[in-house]
Amino acid sequence: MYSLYVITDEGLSLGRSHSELARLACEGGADAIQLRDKHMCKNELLAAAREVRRITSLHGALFFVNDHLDVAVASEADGVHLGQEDMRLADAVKASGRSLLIGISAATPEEALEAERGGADYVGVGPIFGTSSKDDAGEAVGTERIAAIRNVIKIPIVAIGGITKGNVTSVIAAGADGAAVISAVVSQNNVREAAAELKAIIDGAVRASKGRR
Ligand code: TZP
Ligand code: MG
Repeated sequence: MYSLYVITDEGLSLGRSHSELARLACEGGADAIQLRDKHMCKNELLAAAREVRRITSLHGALFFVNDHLDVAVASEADGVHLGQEDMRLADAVKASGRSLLIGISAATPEEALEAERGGADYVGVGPIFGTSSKDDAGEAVGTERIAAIRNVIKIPIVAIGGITKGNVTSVIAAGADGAAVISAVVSQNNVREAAAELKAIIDGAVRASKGRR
C-alpha cells in the first residue's frame, strides 16, 4: 500500500509539473503520491490536487495532500499528511469525519506511539539519511530509529529522507513498510524508470524481510 510513496515537489523536478510527475511516477509503479507545494495559493493547489487525483485514480494509486486538510477533502484525496507543527491529529480526525487517511511525521518512538494512539494510518519517519530536499529536515536519525519505532507501533512506517536505490534495502530491512522519496524519483531525468527501479528494489526487500520474520 505504501511501498513506493513519491512526493511531488516542482522546485526539484527539472521543470515538470505536479501532474506530470504524478503520471510518470504512477506509470513506474508508485503506490502513493503526495502533493507537496509550499508556494502555491490555495486555489492553485486545489487545481493541482484535482489533476493529481484524476491521475492517481486512473492508476489505482493512493493520493495524499501535504499540510492542507481542506484541499485534501475538496479534491477527494485519499488522505492528508501532517507534520508535528501542522493541524493536530485529533482535530484532523474530527474535521475529516474519518473520511481521510491521515499520515503523521514522527521522528521519535514517542511521537510515533502518540500518532498511532490518536488514530493515524501511517507514520512518516525521518530524515533517515542526510537530505537537501527539505530545509528544516533536521539531523539524520539513521535506520536504527526505524527499528526503535517498529518496536512500539503496528501501523505502517514510511521512511523518508535521503533514500536512494543504493540504501533503500537497509530501510526496509530495519522494519519500514515503504519509502517516501522526492529527489530519487522527481529529480531524475527519467522519472518513470527511476520509480520502476526503486519499486522493484523495495518489493524485493519487502519479500526478503517477510521471509526472515
Ligand atoms: N521530510 C523529511 S525529509 C524530506 C521531507 C519532505 C525530504 C525528502 O526528500 P529526498 O529528496 O527524498 O531526501
Ligand atoms: Mg507539513
